[in-house]
Amino acid sequence: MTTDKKSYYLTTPLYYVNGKPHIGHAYTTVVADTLARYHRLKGEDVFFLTGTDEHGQKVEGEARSRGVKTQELVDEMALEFKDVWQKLGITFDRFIRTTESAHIDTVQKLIRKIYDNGYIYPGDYQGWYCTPCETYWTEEQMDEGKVCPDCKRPTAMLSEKSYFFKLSAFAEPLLRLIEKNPNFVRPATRLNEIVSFIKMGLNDLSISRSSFEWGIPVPFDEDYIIYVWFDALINYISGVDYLNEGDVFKKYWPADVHLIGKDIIKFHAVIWPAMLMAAGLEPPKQIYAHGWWTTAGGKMSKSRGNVIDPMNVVDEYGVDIFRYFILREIPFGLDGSFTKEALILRTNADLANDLGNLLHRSGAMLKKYSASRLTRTISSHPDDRELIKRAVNLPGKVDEKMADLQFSLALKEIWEVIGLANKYIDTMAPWKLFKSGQHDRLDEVMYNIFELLRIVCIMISPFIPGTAEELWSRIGNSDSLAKQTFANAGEWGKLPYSATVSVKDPLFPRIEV
Ligand code: ME8
Repeated sequence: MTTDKKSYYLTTPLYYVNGKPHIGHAYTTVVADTLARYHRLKGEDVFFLTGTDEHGQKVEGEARSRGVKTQELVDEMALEFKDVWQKLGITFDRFIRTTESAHIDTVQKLIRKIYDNGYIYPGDYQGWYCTPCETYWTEEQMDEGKVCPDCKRPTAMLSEKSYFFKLSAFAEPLLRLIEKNPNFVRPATRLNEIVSFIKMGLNDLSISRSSFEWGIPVPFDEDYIIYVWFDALINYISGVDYLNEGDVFKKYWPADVHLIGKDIIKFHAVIWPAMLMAAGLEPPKQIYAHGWWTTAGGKMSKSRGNVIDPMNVVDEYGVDIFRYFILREIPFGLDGSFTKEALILRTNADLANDLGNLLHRSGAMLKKYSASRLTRTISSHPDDRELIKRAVNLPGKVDEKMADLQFSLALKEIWEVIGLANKYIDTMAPWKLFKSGQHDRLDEVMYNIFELLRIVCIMISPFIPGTAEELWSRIGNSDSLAKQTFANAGEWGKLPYSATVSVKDPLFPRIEV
């Protein structure tokens, strides 16, 4: 379980179970999976946490409108999320549900600690409440229509007795934290947004509810349940066993990164670190907020009926086409538009043409020239230097981009090397070498192409793992892809003597429009 290896702990948000997983949920989770696989490739001890946010009025209301027990709804939806993640190849280490007893105990433990430290006090709360977002808003935060600044739906005036978290006490400590660690919030635009938000002054936060029942009881006053966000955020420590504060917690906390969408940045970059500080715990190392996917009709919403179901995309095109598209299309952190047209263009250009063709044409040539068998030769030909150098340097280039989670740029680096290999074939013209009987040179050229593909294959494995497995099995490796490490991926000359390449159907057939 615990080892001496460097640990890497990453999380996704816990998704609400009042609806099916959609493309946005799939995005954060695929991104997290890619990052988890990447760090495993680097030999790190990775802990990847995801799960479901199952308390709160929204979930209770959804169960009521479906006419089912709330527990039944959350059980069914948690299974549905797990099912979709399995189809998308998500390799989480733990799937946490906020209705689990260990999580409930952890939430009560943390809240009691914050209370004992003097940062929770009773008071009266009056304010404009948005039920779908489970958030109170001040008059200043709304315009005259009194609609929720986030979801634009009407808010209602509510008044209740409540317990408050002294968020206001943490403005200075948060600013100091950010000053010490300027990468605490990424990308930089989000950091600036958070800094101005904190500088405007922080209000104390109502953290208890009494108007409904589906939640975790406040441990020191059972008439109240805990505000769903206060409950859900704590998953990040209950998922690594803060309850027992043993080896697992010591190994993985603080988290290396919380991956989230930009919609929930304040909860993660302001409230959550303040809660941890109030309990005397370390804040996470980084919050990385990605952009927003829209679709042809603009913002995706149930009411517009334009929500994209990731399973439909996967059923139609396959999981790696989906993964590649969402990881490659948009620089991580920016917004993007999900359209079938863009997905098809991207697939045909990068996957069918560049990568698929490279494998297919070189496989066909090898079949013709040497019965699909490679001869291992380490070339010192001047015409090969650039190609070999670029292939050998590829892992380092990818690593530079992945250090700041730039998935799209990392893929771009890989595809530049693929492009180089395609050009290399055009320039070297193996068919001419064959015709003129230059067999030694032909062997060298063919080996270079497949050895480059071996490195490419390892580097694409975190992004499109199924394709990498298939490619690996075709290019004649003797050991498994799972045994490859980042450290020796770029060592030139690893494809064995007399590797036999198998030529099969194209990896990615062109999608006809
Ligand atoms: O907010 N584009 O859950 P949630 C990109 N339970 N990402 C999107 C997206 C879109 N159109 N729509 C959703 C909650 N997401 C809380 C979180 S965490 C302690 C509690 C992704 O089901 C993105 O990661 O509304 C966003 O932050 C998350 O889904 C919100 O999921």
